[in-house]
Amino acid sequence: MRLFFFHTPERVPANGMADAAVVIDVLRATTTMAWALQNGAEAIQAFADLGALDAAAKAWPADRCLRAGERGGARLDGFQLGNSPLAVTEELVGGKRIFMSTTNGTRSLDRVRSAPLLVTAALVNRSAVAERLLGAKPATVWVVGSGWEGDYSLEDSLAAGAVVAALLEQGGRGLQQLVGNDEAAAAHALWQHWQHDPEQALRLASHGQRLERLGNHDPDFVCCAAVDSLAVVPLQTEPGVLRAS
Ligand code: 3SL
Repeated sequence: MRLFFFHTPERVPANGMADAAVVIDVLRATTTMAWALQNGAEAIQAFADLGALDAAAKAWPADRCLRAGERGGARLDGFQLGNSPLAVTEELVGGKRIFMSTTNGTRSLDRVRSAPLLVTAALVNRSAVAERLLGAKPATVWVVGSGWEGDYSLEDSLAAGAVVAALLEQGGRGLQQLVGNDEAAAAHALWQHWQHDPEQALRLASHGQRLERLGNHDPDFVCCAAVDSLAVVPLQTEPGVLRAS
């Protein structure tokens, strides 16, 4: 297995596709997706475009449909949910399909939706994702950070490094054999630096500071930094649709 990390969807090669893709948006889309599926959501249908989301949601039975999303960290008008992993409780999301659009995370998903195996990862499920990859044995893996509107984000690199570390621990192979580009090696070094206090990195990150400016997000930081707190792996089962696996 050769793992390549791209900081943002814009950095993903224009041609070709890996055997497997892993999309990361630690703050907060892929953490929220993992928690929503853990708490019994039927599926998450992700959209980069709000018009397409609206049309799909209207075609779904209203009693089994939730709209979730944000722009700039703030909940979208008319949506029942924003993008907090704390809000996707069992009572609210159980049996429901969540039609979701976020500033960056759902754009990353869209970019690699043609991958034969597509999963999402966050710190909360990085070991489970590594286990899934090792079981599937893809020759190439593209890990895609979501960044912020085309820019690098610290927290997504941290989580990419956490996935690399879990692959090394579970797979018994060396770093040099696993990493396919410098970004992947650098992400691993970042994880080694912050692995004992990932919450500190999330709060230091520019998007962490943006969330702090929007209001008290302390519970979100604690939740998003809780490494390996979940065993669920969101898996694309049809284009744009993620289910628990
Ligand atoms: O950018 C995204 O996709 C979101 O995860 C951002 S936020 O944390 O919900 O503000």
